[in-house]
Order: sequence, then structure tokens, then C-alpha cells
Amino acid sequence: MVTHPPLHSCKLELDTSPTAFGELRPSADYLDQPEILNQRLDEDGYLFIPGFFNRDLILEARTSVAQRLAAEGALNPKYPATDLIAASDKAMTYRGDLALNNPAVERVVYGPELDGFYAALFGEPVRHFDHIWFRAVSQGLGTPPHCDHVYMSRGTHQLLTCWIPYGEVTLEVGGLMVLEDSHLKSDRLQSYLDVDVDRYCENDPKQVAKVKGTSAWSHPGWLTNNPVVLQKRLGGRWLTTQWQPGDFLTFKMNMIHASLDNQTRQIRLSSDTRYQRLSQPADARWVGDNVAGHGPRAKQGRIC
Ligand SMILES: O=C(O)CCC(=O)C(=O)O
Ligand SMILES: [Fe+2]
Repeated sequence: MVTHPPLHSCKLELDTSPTAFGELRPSADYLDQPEILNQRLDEDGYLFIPGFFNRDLILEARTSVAQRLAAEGALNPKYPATDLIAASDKAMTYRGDLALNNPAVERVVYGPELDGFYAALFGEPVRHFDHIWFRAVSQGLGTPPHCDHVYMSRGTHQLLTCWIPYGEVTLEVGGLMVLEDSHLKSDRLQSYLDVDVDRYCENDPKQVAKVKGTSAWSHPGWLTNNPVVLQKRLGGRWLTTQWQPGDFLTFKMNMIHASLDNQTRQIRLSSDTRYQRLSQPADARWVGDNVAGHGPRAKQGRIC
């Protein structure tokens, strides 16, 4: 790993010694050998494919988002919009709206390149979820450790997340990291992995008042807010890279991941999207023309 300043996640300084922090293993050499990719996916819980997309495709999407952010006054006009330098300290993280009706982003995440990649990997036609989780992450912010399972487990569990950076994302800007081998330790996370953030206990008046008919969650979805202690307790290294436009990472629903905090004034742009076999059931919250998402229609009451 290149030299870098102290790195943070959840505002805590990470242990970046070689036993606690390292580089993702690239698998771009095996794109035409899906059996090797599947073997690595099972072994590592993820596939890191550097240089997969044509850079221009990614940079066009970056430009389209930069234009929207500039139009709303979020960017410092002294710099080119595509530098994504924030105009203020305003906190920004999840910005799904930036991908809505955005053909340049849709071209990347729903285009033939990823469709072909997942069809080869799954060995049959695939579908994607009809929602693009788009993030524009400002200084000081990042994502706490979690597994995606808790947000999207109502269909097949053989579902993969695809994380794509739109532009260079250095360690200081703060991209995604996965906790090495955590997908092999689900037995130690069972009560967490049983969570469905849109489910609530019908016999708990507080949960009913908070969740039923609203967009609120019964559980924050995070495994912890302390990536340092988590790494020490569970073992494995936090793995990441200096992301380049064109790279992507795909990983399993039970892989623990988080992001480094953004230590710069440059807004970090990324998307995460989901892919599965067409023949398998899909989580109804995330497919169709007008997805329910985590909104009121998604809530399910249970007697707990
Ligand atoms: O980009 C981030 O900070 C978090 C992304 C994430 O959680 C995901 O790709 O599932
Ligand atoms: Fe996630």
C-alpha cells in the first residue's frame, strides 16, 4: 500500500499496520474464466476488477453529476465542476436523486458491460435491482461497517453488490473497504444478519409508532460504529485500494464493508447497485417501476 496520512473511518484512526490493513486482490485477469471468478468470489467474498470500464464512460457520468451539484450551488465555482470541490461544509452522503433520470449513470450500471459480467458469473441471464444507490460524500463522512443483507434479504441471498467510483478515489478521499474473510464468519454475526431494517415488532408500541407507515427503520443497519474494535475482534484486514475511474468491486451480501472517511474538500462520488440471477426471486422492495425501497409500503409487522 502506498504511503498515506493517518486514515479514519467513523472518525476513528484506523490501524494501518500490515496485519490490520491491506490491498484488495485484483481479478481482472480472469474475466474470460468465470469458473475462476466464482472460486475467488467464494474464497474472498469479493471480486475487485480494476480497469473494467472504459474511463470515458465513468467520467461522463461524473460530469453529469458534477453539473447537477454545480447547479444546486454545492460546488466551489473557483474550480472546474468536475473537480467536485465543495462550496461549503454542508454534510452530504446518500444522494440517490443524483442518479434519477440520469442516462450517463444508467449507462454505466445498467449497460452491457456489467450485464455481461454478471451473466457470465451467474451462468445465466441476470436482473438488476431497479434502484441506484448513489453517494456524494463530503469531508469528514463515510459509511460505518455493515452487511447489505439487512437491507435486501427478501429475495435470493445469491445477490451481489457492485460498488463503482466515479473518478479517482484516493485513500484520503475515502472509498470502500471490505473486512477480509468476514463472509466466512456469518455464524458469529447471526443476530445481526437476522435483522431486516423494514420489519418491526407489532407488539412493541414504540417500534410501531416509529416504523409502521413511515420510512423509518427499526434498526440502523450498521453492525457497529467502531471499525477499529471490529477488526481486532473479528480478525482479517480492512482491504481497499486507490480507486481509479473504470474500477469496480463486487461482493456478497454477508461481506462486512465500510468506507474510509473523506479527509478532503473533494466530494467522493460512487454508486452501489445489485445483480442476481433472473430465475431467482427478487426482493420486492427493489424491483419494478416505482420501487417501495425502505418506504411505508416496505414495512412488515411481526409478533416478536
Ligand atoms: O460507498 C459507501 O460509502 C458505502 C457503499 C456501500 O455500503 C455498498 O456499496 O453497499
Ligand atoms: Fe453496503
